[in-house]
Amino acid sequence: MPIGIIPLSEITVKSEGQYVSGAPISQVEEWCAEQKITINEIISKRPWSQVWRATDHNGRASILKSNRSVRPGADRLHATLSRVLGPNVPALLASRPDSGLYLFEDGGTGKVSTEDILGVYGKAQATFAGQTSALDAVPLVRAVDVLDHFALLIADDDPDAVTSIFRYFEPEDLDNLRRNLDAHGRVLRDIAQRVDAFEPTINHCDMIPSNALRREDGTPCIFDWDDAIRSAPGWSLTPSFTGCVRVYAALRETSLYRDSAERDKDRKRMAIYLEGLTQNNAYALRDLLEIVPAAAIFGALREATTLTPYDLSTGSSGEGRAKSIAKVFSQRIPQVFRAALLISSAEQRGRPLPPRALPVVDMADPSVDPAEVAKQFRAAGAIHLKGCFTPELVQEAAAEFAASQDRHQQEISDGAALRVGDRRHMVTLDTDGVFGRPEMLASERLMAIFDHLLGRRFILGSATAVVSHPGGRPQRWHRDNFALFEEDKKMSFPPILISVIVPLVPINNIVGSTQIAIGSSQDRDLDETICPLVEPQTELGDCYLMDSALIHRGMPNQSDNPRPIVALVYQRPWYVDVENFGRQDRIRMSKPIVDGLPETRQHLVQWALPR
Ligand SMILES: O=C(O)CCC(=O)C(=O)O
Repeated sequence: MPIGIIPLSEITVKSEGQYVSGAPISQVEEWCAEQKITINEIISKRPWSQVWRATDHNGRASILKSNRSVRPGADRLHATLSRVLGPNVPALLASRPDSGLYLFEDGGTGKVSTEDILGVYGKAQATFAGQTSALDAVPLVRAVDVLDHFALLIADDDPDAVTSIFRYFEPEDLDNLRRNLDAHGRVLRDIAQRVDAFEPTINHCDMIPSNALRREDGTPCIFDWDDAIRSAPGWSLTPSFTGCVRVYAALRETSLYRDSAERDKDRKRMAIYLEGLTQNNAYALRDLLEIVPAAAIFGALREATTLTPYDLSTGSSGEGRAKSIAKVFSQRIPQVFRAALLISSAEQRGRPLPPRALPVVDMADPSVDPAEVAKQFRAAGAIHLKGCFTPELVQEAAAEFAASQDRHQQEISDGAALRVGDRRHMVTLDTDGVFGRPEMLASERLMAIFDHLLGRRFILGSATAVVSHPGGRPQRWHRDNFALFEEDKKMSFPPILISVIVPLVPINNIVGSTQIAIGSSQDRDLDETICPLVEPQTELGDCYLMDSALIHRGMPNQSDNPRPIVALVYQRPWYVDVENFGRQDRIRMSKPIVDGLPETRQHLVQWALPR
């Protein structure tokens, strides 16, 4: 059948260099004859490519694609994709890469949801992260060059551009872009530099729903990787989130959504994407929070800059096509300024990103400054304090606790110990032994830190232990006191309760640590799907502090022995925990214990004396 005409010329994309022209149509026909490929029907004919349904020499259903421009390394790119991503990309059956001709297997017919595409795509990007030699086949595109190219285009000053989509913009929309670039170009450039400095991976750059199908066995298959580039992850997200502002909002600031259904849908998509990207620790969540919305900005700009080599007005639908692309872009492109400003002002607006790791402080170091420890705790909502207690004290405490096991068991059977998870209970501590000593309840080094965090005259609100028994499942994610100031979306209040967790056995992943979503106490949007997760591993004498607004959960105990952790909760004196102490005492206290504390700290527990 006749297969139409593809016009040819030298092709340059300012931000990406020289491309080679694809095959003239006579070569397409010649190649099909040579390869015994039968063309059945045309699927699409666009200025940048033509695609046909075809049959290969074995009678296999296949897709023939002829690209108008051939980027250097395109042949190696397709081979690498098949090798690394297997069934998630269509197999290349035959190609003439120097002419931009490709015959792919027909990768399926079923529809794939955006969630499924993002899941597979995130995993694909994780697989490519750090794979220097595999990525070599993918063109490196710098965000700063895309920005420069965008600046030339809106000034209508790119001599290599066959068409600029901006020529189809309404004059006032174009004028707005120019004014915004003048005002905020510096901010965009800073963000571009951050994107360019980040560990790169492959970015598809044309992730529209019609570019994925489901194979018969259910596997999603993503095709049309001709536009793929090497850079920080995030460039391809704008179609799935209708623009880069929603990429930012879904990750960092859900209060920007007006529609809660839209918010929930985006959050779900983003969580799936991030889960893929963080597999095998390819990327840290904390870094993605910063880089994905930044890269999405340049993905949005590049949608426009890569159109420059093509004559958008060709063919019968030419002018109309160009106008409808311009209409979509005139919605999406102004978003880059809003997203850039949101990113750059987030810190000033009190929305700091969580730290990358759990802060750790060696309390044996006499130069430790309690004010500095308090600052680190505020940023992360948690901190690991090494050597806060002497190992001897904790050993003694562990022995005393083990000796009370029968009584604790009785309390559990009587329902006088709160069940806090599967085979996990909270028991109230007896303070007439080691648990009532000043060095346990009012360790001056700890109290000096709380002086900076909990205001004057904070108290010890409860003294309990959580025991997780062998074989118990992970706890559900939770904040200990979630209901505080529910209307304050940003949770901008200072700490109200802080738990000091003193493990009575060394903590590792066999006995089960407490998994902590770092920074989740700072912001309601920063939950366990987004924050870096850590599980402190501790020696006897260490403790970790957790803000009650922090999202956390106890991990399974895979050992043969119970894992007790002491939980001493220091809090502001006016707060009463009405959720957790319906069945048991918060603290067991007697006068001699109060008298045994330094005078300046007696108020910690005075409130708890029986009246
Ligand atoms: O068992 C743990 O590691 C944590 C327990 C806990 O978070 C709780 O009971 O609130």
